[in-house]
Amino acid sequence: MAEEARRRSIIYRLITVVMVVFIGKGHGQLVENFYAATCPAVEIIVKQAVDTKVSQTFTTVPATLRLFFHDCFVEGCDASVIIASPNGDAEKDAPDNLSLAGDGFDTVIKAKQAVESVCPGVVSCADVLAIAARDVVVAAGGPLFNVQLGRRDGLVSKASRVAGNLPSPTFGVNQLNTMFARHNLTELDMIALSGAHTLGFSHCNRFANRLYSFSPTSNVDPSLNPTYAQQLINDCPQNVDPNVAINMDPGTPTTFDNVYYQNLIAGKGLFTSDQALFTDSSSQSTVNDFANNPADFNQAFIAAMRKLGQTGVKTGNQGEIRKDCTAFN
Ligand code: HEM
Ligand SMILES: *[C@@H]1O[C@H](CO)[C@@H](O)[C@H](O)[C@H]1NC(C)=O
Ligand SMILES: CC(=O)N[C@H]1CO[C@H](CO)[C@@H](O)[C@@H]1O
Repeated sequence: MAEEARRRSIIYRLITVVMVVFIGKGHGQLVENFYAATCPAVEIIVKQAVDTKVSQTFTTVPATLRLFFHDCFVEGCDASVIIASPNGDAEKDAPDNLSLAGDGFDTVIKAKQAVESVCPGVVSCADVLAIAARDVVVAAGGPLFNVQLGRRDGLVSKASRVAGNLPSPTFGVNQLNTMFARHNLTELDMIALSGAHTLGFSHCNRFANRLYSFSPTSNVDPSLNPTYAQQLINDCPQNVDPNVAINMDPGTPTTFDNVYYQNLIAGKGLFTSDQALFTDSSSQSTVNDFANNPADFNQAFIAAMRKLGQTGVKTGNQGEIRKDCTAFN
């Protein structure tokens, strides 16, 4: 009996390896059914944990999606952003993450615990985060898509590696393109992924420059819709409490939709990096397309999320499968 089970497990593992080698070739070696033999229920378990967390607080949705982006852009999609550090010098301690909401971390930690109780030591935290990022998009009414799996967890998490790897909200299109290209993402991917700003919050200091000190001739960024600018000034007066945060999509802040692009056309992009997508002629036609054709946006967003998920991944015997997402084994 035991012998039979052992043989079957070896065969399953062989099949998985063969699938990984063949299907995964040239794609960072990720595959959709990576855990088919070793943890077939992983996606159901993660979805349950995500849905529970979302029902407790909607912040889970934007927090988890942004956490995935930050994880992938620094050190690759390897859950390095989740490592806790007693010394305050891990990736999550960098100034850029001050605003990473705790609910994103909590989602991954809880989902991983649920997975560990069924398939211990098998599924990486990086894969749990990738699945959870898809599930929160779906929970907010966005498109469903398959997630490629097989990432391993990284062994490096340093605050000093964050600077210069994440885009600044003051960037223009050329700077955004350069930074996304370094992560193998095109301008189209960049425009589609920016649509994530259809959800969630921003603190006032990330766009205050557009309201109070834009240029020698105008305090307010002239590309801002004047009514929207006044609304932002009301919500974010100078010297406002630094904890104040406002919805990035003022119209439908809890729905994953293409209203973000309609906002850009109306001069209601919150960051310079958002509004630039419409004011720059190289990206304007894509913004118009996404604003008018939600199916085009969804399709481009899915393709870009899958590519984002391949950034700098560790596979095979690189890295490790962390037991606790907040600590190296
Ligand atoms: C294109 C370059 C990008 C820039 C410059 C940028 C910048 C920012 C900034 C400054 C914030 C506000 C943080 C705060 O003050 O609380 C923010 C929030 C957010 N970003 Fe981005 N981001 C970019 C791309 C992305 C991408 C690719 C994604 C995901 C696919 C994403 C998802 C989010 C989400 C969901 C929030 C809301 C977070 C929350 O409410 O907790 N962003 N982003
Ligand atoms: C970009 O793609 C190249 C070629 O496939 C690969 O070698 C490189 O590691 C990728 N870069 C990132 C950041 O994923
Ligand atoms: C969510 C989280 O861990 N945020 C941390 C980001 O970094 C600052 C320090 O720069 C910490 O105080 C936050 O707790």
